[in-house]
Amino acid sequence: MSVQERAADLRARLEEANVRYYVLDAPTIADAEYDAMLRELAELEAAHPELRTADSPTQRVGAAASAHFAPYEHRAPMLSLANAFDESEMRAFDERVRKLAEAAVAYVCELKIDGLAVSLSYRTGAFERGGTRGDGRVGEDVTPNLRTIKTIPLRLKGGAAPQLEVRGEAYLRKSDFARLNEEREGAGLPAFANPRNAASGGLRQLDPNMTAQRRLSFFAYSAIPSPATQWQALKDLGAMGFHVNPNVARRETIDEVVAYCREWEERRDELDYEIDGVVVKVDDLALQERLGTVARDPRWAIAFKFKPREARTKLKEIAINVGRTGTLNPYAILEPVRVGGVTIQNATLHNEDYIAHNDIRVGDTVLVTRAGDVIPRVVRPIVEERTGKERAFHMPTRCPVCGADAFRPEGEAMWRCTNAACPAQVYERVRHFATRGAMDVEGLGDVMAGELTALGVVKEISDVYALDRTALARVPRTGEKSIAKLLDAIERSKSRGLARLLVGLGIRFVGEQTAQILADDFGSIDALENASEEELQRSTGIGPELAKSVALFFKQKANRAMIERLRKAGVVMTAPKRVRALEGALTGKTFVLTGALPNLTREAATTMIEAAGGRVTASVSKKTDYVVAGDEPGSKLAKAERLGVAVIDEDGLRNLVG
Ligand code: 1X8
Repeated sequence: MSVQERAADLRARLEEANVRYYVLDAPTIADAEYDAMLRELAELEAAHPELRTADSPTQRVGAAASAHFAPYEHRAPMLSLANAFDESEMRAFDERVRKLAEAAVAYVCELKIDGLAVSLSYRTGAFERGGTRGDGRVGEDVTPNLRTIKTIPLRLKGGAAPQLEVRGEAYLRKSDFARLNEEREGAGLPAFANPRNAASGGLRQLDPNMTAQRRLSFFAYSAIPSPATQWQALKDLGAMGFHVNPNVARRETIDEVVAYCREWEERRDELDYEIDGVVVKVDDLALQERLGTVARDPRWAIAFKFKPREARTKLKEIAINVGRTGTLNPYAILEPVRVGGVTIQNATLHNEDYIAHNDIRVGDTVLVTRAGDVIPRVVRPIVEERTGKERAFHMPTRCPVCGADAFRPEGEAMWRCTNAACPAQVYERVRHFATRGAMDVEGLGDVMAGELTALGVVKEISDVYALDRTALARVPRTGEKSIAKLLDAIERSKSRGLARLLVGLGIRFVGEQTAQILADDFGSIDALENASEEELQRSTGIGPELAKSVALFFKQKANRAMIERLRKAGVVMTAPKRVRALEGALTGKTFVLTGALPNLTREAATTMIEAAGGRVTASVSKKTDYVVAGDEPGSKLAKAERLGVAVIDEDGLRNLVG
């Protein structure tokens, strides 16, 4: 390959990576690899200036802003940073700075947060608008989304400047990231690869409610106009009410700066957020101005990049782990390899599409990364190392733990096991069965469910009704009194009725409303067991995916056997037929409930609507007349807004009923 061809090749690959990273939010190459390519291209261009093009990736910070948001023009360009990959490059930076300064120089060291840079505009102390970095000159105006970030003050403390620009990093805590991915797994959504992607996607939601659910955080690190030193700027930002990273330090020699970088490279896992380096800035603003900026990088600051936590190894096999909610999670079994000081032998492959899109095959040599305490991940295959013996992978259509049918609901990323008694799901299922909206077994909470399933006393839901004094006495720290109470609660739960039982069975997509509709329309579990998908779909508000899920549930032999055991135990499996009012204030009107209403349970709200002649359905469509929204409404509210369906609150409902 000629130098010219190599430069063109690098440019194309970097552009592609830029688009994937900034626009699609789905990076396909590791950061270190990107840096290496960018560096090689910059070196080629430096050696052969005739190769440089105006649109080369070396000439800009990121891809252009996507079309969804209004442009946000930065008052002053948002600069990027030159990187130093080792100690000698840090010392070279210091020498360049001191040569120009002709004196000793003090530096401010700040952790480099792995999030996304944003700029905030304040007018007389009030937050006005803010945007992402974009290409450094123009970003995306994401003001409503930024308002949902609790660590961004909407009003500044202290004397208010007429105009202030504050810059910093929006990021997601590791703990919030873990919780977010758990929730997504539960909802059948693909997990995010890392906190930065989740933060970046979160900030660019069209619905600010979705941003709020991501629980983003923000560290401020610069102010325009700035006081005379960076150190003072950080102090001022703290006093105004911003979160400033507590680990910032002012250092007077390059030796101390290098020691700071080393220390945090060692300690990065102690933090609840990801960092990928240290930003070192000349403290004195006047000196910063004298040093100036070359191309896109300021000469007064540098990013010390930590060693990449990635390695190449062989992918020996792809195996499936079944999650607590029944998801089939594919993962790679690797030739053991050390990554960032830890030996790894497994790495996640996320889901079927991730494997297909990245063309990952069994037997491939692959690139794996480990970031913080996030699970190691296979990034991509090293295609050049293929021998032809590699095999494409296909998801199993049966659960590898229990052998029941697995299925992948439309629009979802994960395959799921359909067996309620699948051992991989027992704890979650038992816990859910006993919750308030389901069978409401007081005393059978998270802890008790955990103990009983861990002891093996409860292997599936129906075992709850086989519990006796002897079995419960095996649970540590459980006295006579609580045993008697629990047995009583279990007994009482038998008569909750069909709707609550359907909720308790944990059938995919069947929540309280759907369960109520199914119970009303079919009346007994026998009728449901025998209903076809078509018959299920005829029921109000039951879509094809839901019908499929219900039918598949009742088709499983294991589920039918479990239902029989519940029946023998005396669990009520019928619903009292509801008598619907024929005429009323709400006759002919269709309602959907979402979120928690302040003074009404779902059941009470449903009864109230039906008593007035209205109907309650499970999902929002153009035919829906009203969505009744309470606290923490879900996607139904967003859908209602998109379709232009009227949204009312509890008071609004009471007014309609009269
Ligand atoms: C990027 C970042 C900076 C800081 C922290 N985290 C980052 N990701 C900081 O200065 N504390 S500065 C920066 C940039 O200028 N590109």
